[in-house]
Amino acid sequence: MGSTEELDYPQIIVQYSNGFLISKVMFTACELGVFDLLLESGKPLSSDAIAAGLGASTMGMRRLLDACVGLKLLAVEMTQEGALYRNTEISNVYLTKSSPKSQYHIMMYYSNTVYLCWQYLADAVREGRNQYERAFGVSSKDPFGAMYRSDEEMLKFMAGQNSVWSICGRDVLAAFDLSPFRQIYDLGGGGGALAQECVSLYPNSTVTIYDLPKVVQVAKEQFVSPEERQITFHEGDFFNDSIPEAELYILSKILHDWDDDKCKQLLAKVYKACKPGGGVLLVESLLNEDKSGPVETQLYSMNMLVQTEGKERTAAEYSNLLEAAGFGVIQVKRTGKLYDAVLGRK
Ligand code: ASE
Repeated sequence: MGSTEELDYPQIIVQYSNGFLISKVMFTACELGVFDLLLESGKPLSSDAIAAGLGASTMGMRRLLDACVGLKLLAVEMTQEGALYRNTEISNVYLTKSSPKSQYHIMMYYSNTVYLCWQYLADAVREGRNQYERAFGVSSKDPFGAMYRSDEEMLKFMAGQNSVWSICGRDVLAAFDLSPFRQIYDLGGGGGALAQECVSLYPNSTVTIYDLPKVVQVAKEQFVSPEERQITFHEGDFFNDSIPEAELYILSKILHDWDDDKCKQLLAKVYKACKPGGGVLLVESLLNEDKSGPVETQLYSMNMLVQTEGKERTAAEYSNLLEAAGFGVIQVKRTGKLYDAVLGRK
């Protein structure tokens, strides 16, 4: 602070005002397949060639590409034939559909679903509840009924969640030595990317993905092949149906969907089912104890407000929930990535 220029129009206000424009430029370039085309082409392309290749207007595409250059998602070089565009290294790795670390699906979920809910953020803050009724005209009583309101929405959500584990799955599973646990249940394991990371990191483990029948069906059809022998499925609703006995239960981004009462109810059920000496691994994005950050987690917590019945919590809040259910020796590991790990033992 200090210079009059900054006080007139501080950079922080400019940046934050433009934040959603930046998101939409990146999401749109992903959605239209700009990064995929440039990867496949293997050489820099003109904006006319990209527009033609993607069936877009030359004028609109030129502007989108230039904005991507400004955002450092593309590089441009001037030649005699005009401007030629190519991917940056980061775009190749994270923004193309085919990359093992692709974030394409979570971006499509943000751009086409999360974005629409955030239109009603003020209503969510006023009312203290999710905004499915306003955004999509579906009842907000059952958040996963609303999130899975169509097979297409469910698939987009599962693919989106899977892409997160390609980046931080390993870190959250390596935060503790889980090799003593052979028989693992991933409650709400969805598309199975975390289960796949788990059996790859712990070759002696078997992971059962416990999820709603329609989720399991899609996971089997689209994400986990029957050849992956260490991964099995269990169809059920973990609030209403029984939870089988196991040595370790993974609850990855589950508790953040629910209020404290529901979390306690679920953890009590998990504690009952858990073998003595077994445990529960919570995978969540942890808030600082004074809730002063990290800002990504604070923003996720706003998203839980517009999309679910839950919130992001501090390590102490998760420890309290675990202790209330009976778990002891609670250990917390911050990974430095988006998601952290909390282990409780029975
Ligand atoms: C949930 C996770 C997510 C429920 C709804 C969600 C995500 C987006 N919408 O369990 C992924 C995490 N990202 C954010 C913004 O929270």
